[in-house]
Amino acid sequence: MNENALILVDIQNDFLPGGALAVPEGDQVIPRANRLMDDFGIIVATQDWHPSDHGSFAANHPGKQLFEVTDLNGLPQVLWPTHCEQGTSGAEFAPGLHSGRITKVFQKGTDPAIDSYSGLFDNGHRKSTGLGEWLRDQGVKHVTVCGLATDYCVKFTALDALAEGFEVTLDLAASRGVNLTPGDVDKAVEEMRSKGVKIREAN
Ligand code: VGL
Ligand code: ZN
Repeated sequence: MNENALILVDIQNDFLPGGALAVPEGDQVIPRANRLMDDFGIIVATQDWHPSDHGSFAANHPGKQLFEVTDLNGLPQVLWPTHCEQGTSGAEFAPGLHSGRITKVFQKGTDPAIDSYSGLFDNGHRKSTGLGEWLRDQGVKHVTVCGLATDYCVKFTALDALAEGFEVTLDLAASRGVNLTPGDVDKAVEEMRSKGVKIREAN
């Protein structure tokens, strides 16, 4: 049983409809995520947790446009609306999520100089969040990944987990994406599939 873990990616208020960086239908992952929790003894959640001066916020780059891609200390960076600021209600887990059942939370995106889409590493793979090591210490071999957003944090979490040697399943019914460019979610799913992530289709 403990060879399997569930990773809930960024199911936070700011990514729900009405939030600062709303993911279309983001709220629809909640009932499915709650049901998935019944199947796992280890439930990990990632939490996007930015300081107000974070380099991924368009507001911290005067003269630049929202959703423009810029360079942030040598890495390409989409400039997002201000979201998931540490300690704000937008950064809290969705109220409908059964967050009392989460075994451990890993926060990411805390360094203003670099973003962290993956729950395991920052975007430059410079620092680990400890998530991969922690799972390995628990004896976990297989992870099921779901949450928000399929084309950003879910994708990079799944791919990093795969690269760290875990078997990875993406649960599509419990995931939704941003689709900044139409087709982004489909492309992300295909990329994950081609690299070895098992895709559990919506059912
Ligand atoms: C996310 C953009 C910026 C995500 C987080 O959770 O997918 N996307 N920060
Ligand atoms: Zn973020």
